[in-house]
Order: sequence, then structure tokens, then C-alpha cells
Amino acid sequence: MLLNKGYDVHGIVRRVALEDETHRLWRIRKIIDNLTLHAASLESYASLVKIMQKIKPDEVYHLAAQSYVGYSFEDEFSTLNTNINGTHYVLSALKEFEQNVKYYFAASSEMFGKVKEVPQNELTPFYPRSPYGISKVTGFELTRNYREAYNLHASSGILFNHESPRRGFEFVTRKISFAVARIKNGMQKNIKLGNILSKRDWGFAKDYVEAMWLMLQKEKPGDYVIGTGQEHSVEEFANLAFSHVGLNYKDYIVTDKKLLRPSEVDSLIADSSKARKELGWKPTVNFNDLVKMMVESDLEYIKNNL
Ligand code: G4F
Repeated sequence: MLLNKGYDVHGIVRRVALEDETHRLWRIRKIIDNLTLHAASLESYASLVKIMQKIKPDEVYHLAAQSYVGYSFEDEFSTLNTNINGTHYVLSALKEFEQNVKYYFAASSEMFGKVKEVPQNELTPFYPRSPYGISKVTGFELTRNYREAYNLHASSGILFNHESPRRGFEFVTRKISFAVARIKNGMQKNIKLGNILSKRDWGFAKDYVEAMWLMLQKEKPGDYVIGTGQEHSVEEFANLAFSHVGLNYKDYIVTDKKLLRPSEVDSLIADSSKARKELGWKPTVNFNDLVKMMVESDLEYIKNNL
């Protein structure tokens, strides 16, 4: 999106990703020659300071994190360390060198966790239910404090689940769309899932990056909830995905208790009125089309890789 808008785009990459480019950088393969990638890590304040000094960015999009909620229960120490300290380091590096920079923080609807009201807006109290959710609340508060204390143009997008054919395979939507394509092609017999009753507000990732950019074009920074305002269960997602290839999801889902989370977020639904009014943002892809897009893309992927 930024390249299309004529930006000069820089990114930071850890050494481990550079060692195994085909595997780690597959999502940016098509545009990699148009980007400038620098070796640096969120875990090293010094590396971030060096990069900020070198690039002197106009806008910074801080999306990097250990972002898989389920994994955050297994490795809470790394999740909290990377997500909290990493955000702190980025903010502190910006404060040192780039007072005029505009900064975006990827906050999350996971901060609402055991929801205090329905739907959730910018004033809804947080009640995170995972180490990941806790790390995002801290990142959100750090961002707000840097905005208020140091006058930094720092905004947080409280993004609800955003999906696309480029979603990682560990997340439930991609796990389902990929399994549907494999099952349809006789490559897999069933799919193991955890809690299929949980509900999410699922939107299309491409719409959501537009919202991030819009936030940084505002004269004043702020916090914005971004979501569709519609919620659907994991079961509904599976039902639609399997139906799209003429199969009945009930014949293929196996419940695996190991995939249940120690504390679950049962239901999330966004009230994005502020973003709609102040940013002029609205989602363009509905749930049915999103599911269809992901299944179609994985059918194509299987066809090309068979
Ligand atoms: O796809 P999920 O892993 O996404 P989750 O936990 O909602 O988090 C995603 O969205 C957040 C925004 O709200 C982001 F901040 C976060 O980084 C991430 O992108 O799980 C969705 C739901 C959960 O209730 C989970 O328990 O699906 C349920 N689920 C059921 N079976 C499963 C599975 N989730 C996964 N990943 N794998 C399963 O087999």
C-alpha cells in the first residue's frame, strides 16, 4: 500500500529471517526488490536507535510482535519481553531522534478480552485474558504516555481480527481455508480445532492497513477501534468454507482439547463509529466474501504446488 502511494519503504529484519529468506519473507517476496531492509531487532534498543538515526523516517508503523495468542500462554516470558520492551524501545528511539515522526502502534481487540460492554469502542475498559493481550495493553499505554508526555504524534489502532490469503497458517481462519483446500484434493482427512464456539469480528486485512495510514495523515494523533461491527463463530467460518467446496464441515472437524486456551476470549465485536466519522474509514469486504477469497486462494495454491 505504501509503495503504491509512492513511499520510500524501509523495514527491519532479524538475522534469523535473513538466513532463511524463502520461508520467512514469503509474504513480501513480490515486492522485496522495492524495499530497503535493514538488519535490526526489536530486542535491541541500540539497533533501533541506529536505524532511526540512519533513515530518519516520516512515518513508523510498529506492527512487529509475537502475535499468536495461543502461543503466548506457552511462552509468556518471551511474549511479554518482546512485545512490551520492543514497543518501549521503538518509542524511546523515536523520542531521541525524530520528534516530527508520526508513529502507529498495532494495538488489539484482545485487550478487551472478557468484554465489559458490547460492542467495544475506544472507551471500553480493558480486561485482557492472555499474556499477549496484557502485552498489548502495556504497548497501548506506553504509546498514550509518549503522546501525552513528549508530544509525539503517536496513534494506536485497536484492530479486531483481520484476515487475508496471506494470513499465517497457525491462525484459525487460514488453518481452516488451507485444510478445506487440502481435504478437497484428498491430501488431508480432517482438521483438529479447539473452541469452535468463540466469536470474532473478522475483516479483510487490506482494509485495515488503509485505516492505519489514515490515522497518520490526521493532524492530531489518537486511538481508533477498527472492525466490521459483525461477529461470527469459528463454526460459522468452517461451515461457509467447507460449503464453498460442496462439503459438510461436520464430517471433517475433530475437537482437540489441547487446542483450548487456558482462558478464552468468547466474543469480540467492534464499534468503529469514531474511525468512520473522523477517518472516513469503512470496511469493503464482508464475511462471506472473505471466507470465499481465502478458500479460493488456497485451492489455487494447492493446484500450483501439487
Ligand atoms: O485465529 P486466532 O488464533 O486469533 P485470535 O486469538 O483471535 O487473535 C488474532 O486476532 C487478534 C485481534 O483481535 C490479534 F491481536 C492477534 O494477534 C491475532 O491476529 O483464534 C481465533 C479464535 C480463538 O477463540 C481460538 O480459541 O479461534 C479459536 N480456535 C479454535 N480452534 C482456534 C483453533 N485458534 C487457532 N489459532 N487454532 C485452532 O485450531
